[in-house]
Amino acid sequence: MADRTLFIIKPDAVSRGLVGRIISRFEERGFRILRMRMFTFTRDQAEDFYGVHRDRPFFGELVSFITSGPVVAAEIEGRDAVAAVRLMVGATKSNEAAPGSIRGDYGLGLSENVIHASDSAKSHEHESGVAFGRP
Ligand code: 3AN
Repeated sequence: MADRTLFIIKPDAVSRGLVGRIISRFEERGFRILRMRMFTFTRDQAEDFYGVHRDRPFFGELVSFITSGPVVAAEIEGRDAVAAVRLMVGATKSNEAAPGSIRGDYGLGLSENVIHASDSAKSHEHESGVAFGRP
């Protein structure tokens, strides 16, 4: 089924000049870019974006990392988008991510894991609202 998801190219990947390469992977895989935006998260936006992790011990680290520089958010459409994009992204910990996955090929650490992708239709809706603004 064609559906939509959102990914965020994180500050580590933007500063390393990986934006074009990462976007190309999704285009080559047949996903269509619906909208895209480069911006820097404010602390409030980051806390809202990562709201489900509010009680986790790494929440502070997560928020300070994602606000540390510009990110690129993209909403894309294609077959089984949520699941297929999570597979392309790879495991959370870069050192455990399979070669061939984005984190497996480019990830340097746990915070510095290059990219975020929505894990459900519900998080896609919430995260797009934060990244692109709610109508
Ligand atoms: P994923 O991004 O693979 O869905 P989540 O949703 O479990 O992973 O975690 C969100 C983000 O929080 C991860 N991308 C990672 O950057 C960060 N993170 C997860 N676990 C830890 C941890 N133990 N310490 C620091 N940061 C973490």
